[in-house]
Amino acid sequence: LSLLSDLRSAVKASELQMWLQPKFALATGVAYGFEALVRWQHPQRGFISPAEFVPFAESTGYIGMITQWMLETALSTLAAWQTQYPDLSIAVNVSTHDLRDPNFAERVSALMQQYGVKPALLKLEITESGIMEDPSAAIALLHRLHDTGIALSIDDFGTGYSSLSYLQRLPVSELKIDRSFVIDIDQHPATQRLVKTIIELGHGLDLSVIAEGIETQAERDTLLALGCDAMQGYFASRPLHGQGLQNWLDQLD
Ligand code: G
Ligand code: G
Ligand code: NA
Ligand code: MN
Repeated sequence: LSLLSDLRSAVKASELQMWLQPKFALATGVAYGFEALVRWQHPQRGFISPAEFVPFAESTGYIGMITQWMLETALSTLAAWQTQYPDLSIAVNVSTHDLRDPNFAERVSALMQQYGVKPALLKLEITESGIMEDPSAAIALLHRLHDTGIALSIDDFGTGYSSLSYLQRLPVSELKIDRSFVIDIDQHPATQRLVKTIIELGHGLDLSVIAEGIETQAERDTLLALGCDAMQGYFASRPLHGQGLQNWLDQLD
């Protein structure tokens, strides 16, 4: 029983799903977009968490296929939203493996043209640790992606030891504060001081700063007071799919 061969056929068999978790402006509560999260509904094993299969897919290279499928699904969703929700963006996670693919930027650009989606509506989230594995290669790739008009975001910020000199050279527009800093932040003054510094660093680089994994009102209030721009997390909304997503979109208008 091999997870690998299962994963290979999962895309073809439509066992993957794209779930969308809304991102909200903190000050106004207005939702402006989503992060796309992959889910695998395995016919025998049931739901397999991405925490389980994403690292595995990454080490075997199969993540490239998943990224491709997520990009196509996100772009076809954005194309379908063009009339009713023309301003909502979708952010797709890019893996370290994708960063090493010499054709990645060209493939993304071709897909965008194929689906006729305004480039700024597609975002890519790249982890800080992924960038730091090969910073000069990542910087070159991020510039090629940025040139196509796609918005770029640094994910899991604060966990990946990026140097400030690299940070300044990355053509990104958003910095995502890792959830590890957000947990019970209202009860930890030292973490508040650290996160305030991260937010000021982000603003100093002209980046929008979003906190991920906000689960409580107290965490949300604290991050707003610290100057954070946006939030994502169970407090505001869990990831959505199918009818749940449609109901959520319906209450927008
Ligand atoms: O959705 P969940 O919290 O269970 O995701 C677990 C992990 O899998 C997280 O680290 C998340 O970033 C990662 N992940 C979820 N969807 C994707 C995806 O489409 N591509 C990649 N590369 N990682 C993903
Ligand atoms: O690695 P990445 O930052 O992409 O991980 C995002 C993951 O975090 C997703 O799998 C998502 O399901 C999960 N997530 C989103 N909001 C929350 C939250 O409020 N609490 C927790 N524990 N996980 C969350
Ligand atoms: Na992410
Ligand atoms: Mn993250």
